[in-house]
Amino acid sequence: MKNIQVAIMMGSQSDLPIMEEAANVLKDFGVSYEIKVLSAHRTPKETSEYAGQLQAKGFQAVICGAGVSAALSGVVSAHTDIPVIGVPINSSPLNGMDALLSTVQMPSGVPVAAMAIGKPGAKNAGLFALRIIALHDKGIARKLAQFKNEQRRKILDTKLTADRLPPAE
Ligand code: RP5
Repeated sequence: MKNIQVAIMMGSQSDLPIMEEAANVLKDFGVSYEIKVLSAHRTPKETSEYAGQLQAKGFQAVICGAGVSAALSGVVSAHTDIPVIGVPINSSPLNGMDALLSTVQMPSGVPVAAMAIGKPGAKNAGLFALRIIALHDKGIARKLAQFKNEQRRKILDTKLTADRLPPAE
């Protein structure tokens, strides 16, 4: 049986509407993933156990989404040597600024690739994982190049017609 390629972890089920963006990108590219709800603060033992097994299970990257004082990606990075991609979730009264700082301000020696807050960050986390996989998978590399070109075409093909513009002063 082939290994699952990417693990998607999140601190709470309430993070799912954001983290689905990462899962959707992986699904579109045909990359297998496993979703796990585990919290650095609420389930510390289970989180470290799961993180400690990621490398042996053959995962190539792990995406961690968490909000508030977001310790998940840092704790996972402390327990694994595979690339950890952190997504700060905007689930707090501070709109994710707290999670952003917790995710990005890792101490020297414990790396986390921190993405943007919320859905754009979750989508980019999926794409970042794909870039890691593309280093040794030519099929994924080709699909990523195609994706980039489609994105480029969408911008270049944008035609703004007069009826879409605000009325002139
Ligand atoms: C964090 O606390 C989770 O990642 C979530 O973003 C936030 C709120 O969790 P719930 O109270 O909705 O479970 O640990």
